[in-house]
Amino acid sequence: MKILADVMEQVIKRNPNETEFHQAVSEVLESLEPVAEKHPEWVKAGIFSRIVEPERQVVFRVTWVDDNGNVQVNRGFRVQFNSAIGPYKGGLRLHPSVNIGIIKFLGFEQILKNSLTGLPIGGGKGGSDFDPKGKSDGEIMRFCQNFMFELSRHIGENTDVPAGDIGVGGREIGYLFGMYKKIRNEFTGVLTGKGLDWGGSLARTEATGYGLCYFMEEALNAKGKSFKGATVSVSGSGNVAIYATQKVHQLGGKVVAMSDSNGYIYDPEGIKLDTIQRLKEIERQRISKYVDFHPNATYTEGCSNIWNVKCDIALPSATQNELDGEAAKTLIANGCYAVGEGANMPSTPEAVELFIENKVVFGPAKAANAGGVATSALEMSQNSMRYSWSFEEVDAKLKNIMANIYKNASEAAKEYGQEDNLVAGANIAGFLKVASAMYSQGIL
Ligand code: NDP
Ligand code: 2IT
Repeated sequence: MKILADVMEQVIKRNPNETEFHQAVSEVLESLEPVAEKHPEWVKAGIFSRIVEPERQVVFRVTWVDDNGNVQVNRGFRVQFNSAIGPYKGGLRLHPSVNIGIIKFLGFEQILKNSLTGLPIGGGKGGSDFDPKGKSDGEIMRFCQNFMFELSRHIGENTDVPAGDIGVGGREIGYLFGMYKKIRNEFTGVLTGKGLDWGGSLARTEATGYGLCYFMEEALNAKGKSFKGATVSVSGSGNVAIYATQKVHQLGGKVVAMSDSNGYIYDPEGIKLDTIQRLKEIERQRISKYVDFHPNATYTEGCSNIWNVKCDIALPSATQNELDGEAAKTLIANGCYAVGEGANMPSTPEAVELFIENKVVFGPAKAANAGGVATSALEMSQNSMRYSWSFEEVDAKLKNIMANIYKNASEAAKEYGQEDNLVAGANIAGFLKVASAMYSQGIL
């Protein structure tokens, strides 16, 4: 980095110990060096220094009472990162690992991802270090209600529209929405991922996983390949992983491995998704239970071991930095020719470098998993119109959006002398629109 080295230095100085945030910014700034060279007016207007600083960060206490009558205290976050092209938009994560650095990395990625969708949404992210595992429905409800009690002051359908992420699905969105409606006495599209009877969009549940496969199918087709007949590993077994698996099967591929944070299952005959859906979506069980119903399958402790399974295509869809340099080497040595990131920043920088060097078709998260937030934006449109589109209509729009993201990212890569590098292409294509909007709106 030359022109943007100062910006990176400032980020590290101003946000000490926020390693995931540094990692996300560093990758983006590296890609943007040629953009800075071409646009000295953006450098002069401080666009690069401004885009790495959140417009607003809210950190708050969340107090709730557990089933034993004990008072519990958690920390809540909402980072409103950039509103140049639309209201802040991004998920809420409930996981014990959540801290401000993780929320900032996710919020920063979200700016460029949301821009890539072509829809009018800015970037934001939030969550809490609350651990939903093992909690009763009542505990989840009381946490969500107390979380929303504070969050409701900061969000709104034209200001900031949260959604799900790790640990936040339909159940949590319901409790959050109910409390927002009660506090504000208004029924608006303030959250996405809502239930279908109260403003949710058809296909939002499936959108991230389906979108990931639509994006990868475009990227594979450009290299004369496809999911048809391919053996696929999908890490995670949550919202993204489940619907990615469903779409891989529809496209003629075979998912042979899935995981949760404890370990992975391998089913050489192809994962039976209805078993996974029952265990994960309904019973909230561990994935190890799968082998009780499918004795030909095996379970191995340790989630990162999933990358030792031989596959043609890998879709990491659990969490950040779940696939490191060693795992990348193993995948490549086993003949893996494509990797699509369903999770946010699942590959470490070493892994990304190896994939690009070895000409693996690599779909970076902010492009490949943008189908979820794109469909959230479609939910916002439907809420504004007070109208709903059919599943087929939303799915067709999603497919079209993912094809456009692929096209824009690959064209930007080519234009900036980095043909086939979708990391650079996605960063550049996403940034150009936000930078131009920030420039037009003056020094703020
Ligand atoms: P879910 O909570 O539905 O599922 C998360 C899955 O990942 C679970 O299988 C979970 O296992 C596993 N996991 C979570 N944390 C870890 C960890 N630290 N180590 C290993 N495994 C872990 O979340 P989603 O499917 O919604 O999200 C998955 C990823 O996709 C995240 O990176 C998220 O940011 C990203 N994403 C989500 C979108 C969405 O629309 N939901 C949109 C775009 C990106 P366990 O149950 O054992 O914790
Ligand atoms: O990372 C993401 O893009 C999401 N968790 C979805 C965000 C959204 O607003 O739908």
